[in-house]
Amino acid sequence: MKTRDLPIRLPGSRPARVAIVLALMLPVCNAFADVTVTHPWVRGTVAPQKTTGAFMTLTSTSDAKLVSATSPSAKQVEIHEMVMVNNVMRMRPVAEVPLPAGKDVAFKPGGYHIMLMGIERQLKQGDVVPITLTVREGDGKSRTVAVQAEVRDLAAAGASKSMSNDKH
Ligand SMILES: [Cu+2]
Repeated sequence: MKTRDLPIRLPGSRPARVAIVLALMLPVCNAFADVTVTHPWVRGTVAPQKTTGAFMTLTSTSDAKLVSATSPSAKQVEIHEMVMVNNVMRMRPVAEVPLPAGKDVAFKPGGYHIMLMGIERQLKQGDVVPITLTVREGDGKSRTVAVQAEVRDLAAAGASKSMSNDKH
């Protein structure tokens, strides 16, 4: 997410300089998973509702895991998955979601989602909910990814029956 734009002054002739710069860049490229977040959105709420879901697609350039999320709009944020229990779709927290290199991992109604709990005010169409994702990379290092998720109305496309039955 960050661009590295540090001036590097190196001695030596031009070909040598290029070689050194390449040698410096390679390990850096491997070390940082660049996570792209596509179409982040949050389901709008009705006034008394304290929980809702956030949805998006995550794509990491190298193997990583989504391990947690936070938001100033919710007291507690969990990563959930949907599972069938006795023929009923239920959601449950998961500790992490694998983000295999180059694969689109969808957080969507009926699947993985980011659960926003303890919402203080109604979320209306057009509101923006900031969410900070924590991604753990293959080497164990963590980094955060800032997301601005737009609120979509409850009736908007993507609001599925399975999610509207959810109860916490
Ligand atoms: Cu949930």
